[in-house]
Amino acid sequence: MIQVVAEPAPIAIDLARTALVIIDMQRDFLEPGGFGEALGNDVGLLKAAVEPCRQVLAAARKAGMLVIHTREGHSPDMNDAPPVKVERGSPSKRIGDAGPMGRILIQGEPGHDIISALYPIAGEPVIDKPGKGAFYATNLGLILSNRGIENLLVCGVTTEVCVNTTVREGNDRGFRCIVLSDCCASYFPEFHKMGLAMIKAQGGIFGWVAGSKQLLAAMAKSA
Ligand code: C5J
Repeated sequence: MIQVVAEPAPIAIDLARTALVIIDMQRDFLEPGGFGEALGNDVGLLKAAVEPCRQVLAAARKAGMLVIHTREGHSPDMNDAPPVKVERGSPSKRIGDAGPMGRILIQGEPGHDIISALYPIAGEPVIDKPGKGAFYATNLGLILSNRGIENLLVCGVTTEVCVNTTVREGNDRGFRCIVLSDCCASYFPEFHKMGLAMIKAQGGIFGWVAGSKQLLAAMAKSA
């Protein structure tokens, strides 16, 4: 067991029953020319999460933890893309359109891939998800229950969209979700702040929030 300094309260977790879940650290969200930029966002704002995520990923691999990566996107025929998602708003490019990193948010295209700094290694499940939540229309729940996982350490982008949705889904399914604040980021700094505040409010209504340094210190102590 390790004891992590977190809000609203410290939390004890068994690393053998804990998975690191890295949400959607894809080129489409973090690099110019992808989905995030097509929606009018400054993708540079997400960079801050990369190095803390890399450090946590390295520590999780060293500790032999289950590491799961997710990618938001759709099959090339877009049968799994709800028309309301594709048609929404007035982005410069829509899901499925051709861009400098291939078709926007389409599986198999360069933009859909995970950024090189956090690239999955053999044995780490990669969950392709059509929605914002990582449990929706995926086998994430099955993988976690087959591995006896009780706790999720959650990183990724964006804090208020796919991270928040996944944490809410995970919380409802009985997982203790600990969101690593500096390992998440948003195109809207105020949404990042409020996204974390919502999780830890009311005694931790959806989960816990900790900094990566707090987690790494707790892991180092137990090593
Ligand atoms: C968004 C995500 N923001 N991964 N997706 O559309 O948060």
